[in-house]
Amino acid sequence: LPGERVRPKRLLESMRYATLGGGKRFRPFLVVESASLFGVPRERSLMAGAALECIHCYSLVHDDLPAMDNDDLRRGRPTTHKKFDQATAILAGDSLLTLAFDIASRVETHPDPAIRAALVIALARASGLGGMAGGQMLDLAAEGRFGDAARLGLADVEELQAMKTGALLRFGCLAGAILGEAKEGERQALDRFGAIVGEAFQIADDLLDVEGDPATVGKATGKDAGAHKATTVSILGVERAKQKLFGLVAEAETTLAPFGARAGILKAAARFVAERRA
Ligand code: GRG
Repeated sequence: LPGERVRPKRLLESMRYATLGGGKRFRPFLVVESASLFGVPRERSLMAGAALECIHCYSLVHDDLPAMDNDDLRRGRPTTHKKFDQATAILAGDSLLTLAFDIASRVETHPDPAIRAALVIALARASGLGGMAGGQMLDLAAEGRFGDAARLGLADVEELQAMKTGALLRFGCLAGAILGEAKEGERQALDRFGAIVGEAFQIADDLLDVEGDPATVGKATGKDAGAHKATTVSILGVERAKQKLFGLVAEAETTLAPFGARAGILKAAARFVAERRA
C-alpha cells in the first residue's frame, strides 16, 4: 500500500490496519506453496497471495460491522470500525476488494495476460455471488435476518461453508495451479485439496468457537451457540466433528499423493488447520 499524498490518509491507514496487523496469512501461504510445486517464482505467487489476502481482510472488516456480526475484537485488537468508524471501515473494505483485482491484474503477477485473466476470473468467482459473499448471505438468512430462521441440515451447512469460507481457501490452491500452468490432473488435485482444506478450516473454526480460549483465538467465542447457529459441530457434536476433521486431513494427504514428497509442506498445512488454536 504505497503512501502517495493524493490518497486519503485515513483510508490508507485503515486499510493498513485491516491487513498488516496480525493474521495467519494462511491463504497467501497456500498460494505460495501450491505455486512452488510448479517452480513458480515467489515474486509472482506473493502478488497473487497479496491479492487474495486483500479480499480476505476486506471480508473480515465488513463481517465485523454492526450490520453483520457486530464484533469489537479481531486478531486481539479493536475491529476496524471500532478503531476508526463505520464509514471508514466500509470504504477500507471496498478499497481492499478493488485493490485485490488491481494487484492480480499487474504484469508482475504473471507476464502472460491470459494467465492473469484466468486468475482474476477465479478470484472474482470465489469472492462474489457464488462464493464468499453468497455464502455470507446464506449465513445471514439462516440466522433469520430476513424472515424465519432456516433449519439447516448437514448438507446445507456444508454448502454454505464451502461458499463462505471454503471458496477463498480453494482459490488459494487453485491460484498455484493457474500460475504454474498445471496439467489438468494436477489442477484438479489442487482444487480438491483446497476444497478439503476449506471444509477442515471451517470445522476447526466452529470447534474453536466451542472449545477455544478467547485470549488465544483473538476474538469472542461461544457466539455460534449463543445465536443457535447450525454448524457442523452443533449438528454432529464435538466428537463426531473431530472425527470428520481428521478424516478430512487424511483425505487431503491422499489427494496430494501425485506430487510426492514435494507436497510435504501442504500436507503439514492440512494438519495445522485441524490442530490450530487460533
Ligand atoms: C462480508 C462479504 C463478506 C463476507 C464475510 C469470511 C467471512 C465472510 C466471515 C468471517 C466469519 C468467520 C469467522 C468465518 C470463519 C472462518 C474464517 C474466515 C475465519 C477467519 O480467518 P482466519 O482465521 O483469520 O484465517 P486471520 O485473522 O488469521 O487472517
